Amino acid sequence: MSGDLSLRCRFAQAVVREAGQNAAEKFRRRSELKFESKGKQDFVSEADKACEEFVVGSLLKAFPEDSFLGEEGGMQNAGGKAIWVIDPIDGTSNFIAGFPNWCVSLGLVIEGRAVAGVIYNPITEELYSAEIGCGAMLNGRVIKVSNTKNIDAARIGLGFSYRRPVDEHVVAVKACLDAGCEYVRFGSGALGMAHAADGRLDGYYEAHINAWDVAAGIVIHREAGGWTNDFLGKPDALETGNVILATTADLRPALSSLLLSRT
Ligand code: LIP
Repeated sequence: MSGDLSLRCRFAQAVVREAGQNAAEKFRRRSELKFESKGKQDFVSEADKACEEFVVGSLLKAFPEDSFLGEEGGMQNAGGKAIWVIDPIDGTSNFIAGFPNWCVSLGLVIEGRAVAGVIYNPITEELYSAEIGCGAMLNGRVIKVSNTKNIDAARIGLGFSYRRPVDEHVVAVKACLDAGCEYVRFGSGALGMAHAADGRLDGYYEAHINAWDVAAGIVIHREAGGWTNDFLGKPDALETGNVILATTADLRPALSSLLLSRT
């Protein structure tokens, strides 16, 4: 599928860019937006649903043999060799509250491997893209993970959701701080993965995260020279999620022992 893969990547970038710009329009008029709760600190707005419908509809027209797994719509057109994995608005809580830390995230998984990804924040106008074997880009410029060597100089993204126990998150935060590792939590796993890929963060960890949050970020981070755990190696990871740790080769031993040994 290599030629088709590059075609899919180029098409995906155009679709995600347009979807992001449509979502940004709704972001600017968010006071009129309807949204509902899916659980503790977990929301969905009409912007999420409209964005996912646009992305799936556009891709299905171009690639009718492909399947689609979206955060809001679930699996559609099942049985395809290529599965597009979509978080229409990652960072929905930020979107609703008016913070700029949100994005459209679109990954492509073929035979259990993340092979392409696009992450777009239309507010900062940052479009991340990667195709397996072709490197990772931010607005067309090659990106690389950070070269931080020591854990007590590192700063990572730490995500949390109530799908996991609060105590587990508190223990993870304390372990990082005890090791001198600073952390940020800005409520978008996909942006956390993107910033680990462009070197603004030295890694990203979340004890449980969904495939639509990280499918794009995994290939972008790896193509930027980073290491990620085998998120999709868990047989049902696409359906039920998994733990994610994305970092550099230098920090992998320390962060794996601090964080992965707990899950
Ligand atoms: C978000 C994830 C983030 C997690 C948030 C939330 P959403 O996804 O990207 O990693 O910490 O709780 O789940 O719901 O904004 O698409």
